Amino acid sequence: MTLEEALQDEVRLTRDQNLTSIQSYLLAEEAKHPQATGSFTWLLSAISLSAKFIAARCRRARIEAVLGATEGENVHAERQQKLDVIANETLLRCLGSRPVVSIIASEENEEPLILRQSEPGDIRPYVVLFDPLDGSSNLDVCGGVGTIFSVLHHDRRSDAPENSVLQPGTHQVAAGYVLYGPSTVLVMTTGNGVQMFVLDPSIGSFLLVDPQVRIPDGTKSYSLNEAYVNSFPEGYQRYLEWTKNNGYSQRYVGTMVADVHRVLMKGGVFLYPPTDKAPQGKLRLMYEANPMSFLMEQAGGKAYSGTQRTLEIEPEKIHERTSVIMGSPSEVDRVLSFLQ
Ligand code: P6P
Repeated sequence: MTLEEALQDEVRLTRDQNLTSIQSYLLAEEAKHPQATGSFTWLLSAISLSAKFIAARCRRARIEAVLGATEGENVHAERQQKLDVIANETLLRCLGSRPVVSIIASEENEEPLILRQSEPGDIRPYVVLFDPLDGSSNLDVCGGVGTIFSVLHHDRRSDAPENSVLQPGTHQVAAGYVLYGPSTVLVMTTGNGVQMFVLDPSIGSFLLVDPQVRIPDGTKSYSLNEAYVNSFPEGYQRYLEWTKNNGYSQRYVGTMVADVHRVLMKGGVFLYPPTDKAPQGKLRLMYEANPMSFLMEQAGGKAYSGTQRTLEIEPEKIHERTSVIMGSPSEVDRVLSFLQ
């Protein structure tokens, strides 16, 4: 092949693969809704901006010596990693500057933040919940960490603004995560399937790599922390025993975003059952299980907390926990069959 032919191939390939940034994707989606005000697009672009900033800090963690725990603890009495605090501040600053967010609930803050009291005619339609740096304890070992977010409409009828946060997962209008790994991946849904973007650090832009992510089915793989097997409810123990005799593989990072992303890409099931230490399960309903469940269902998967569909759980507390079973539909059904 001559240089000329190779260049022609390059041009054709580029033309065939449209380069779509997350901003142009969001604007194109917004254009499909004439009544759209642009506030939703603005909100999601704030999350993408935060993700770029957090990704840059994670990439330089050891260099900037921001590793290591602070003296502080979060609401769950977990020692806060410095990057936890930086990620939380980043999201608060980016979202706080958008005149479309009324309330923010973060894993790192005991109470939700009421950004602005909505006055009559002063519409601030959205509530945003997030885990700013999920799995941050993996930072010290250069493991994958992530940000998880969930977006709800601000329910003005609620008696107190903070109760506007306590809506079931079926009310989410958007959800997603950012995985800070060898590359930085942003996966999101607005209820119209699941889209995946990868950050191109050379131009500082998230580029669309899959406009319609679908979870594979039939993968013989499960992901959970098997060290707690003796304290799992009996149905989970029988499922795990069954997998041992049916050719399954086990993968587990210990960061929900990394484990769920692998299941979304390869299929299988991610589990965090109830344990003696966490009888309700360890993962948080509002800003971990619900956004991930929304994504899973939009990608053709299933998501349950025990035998209940996660998205239908009526929340009572912002930081409440739940057990998690999510992944390929047939594998989730198989786990449920052992729990019946
Ligand atoms: P364990 C990280 O601390 C986290 O909240 C999730 O990201 C992860 O799935 C889970 O806890 C890991 O918990 O008990 O296996 O260390």
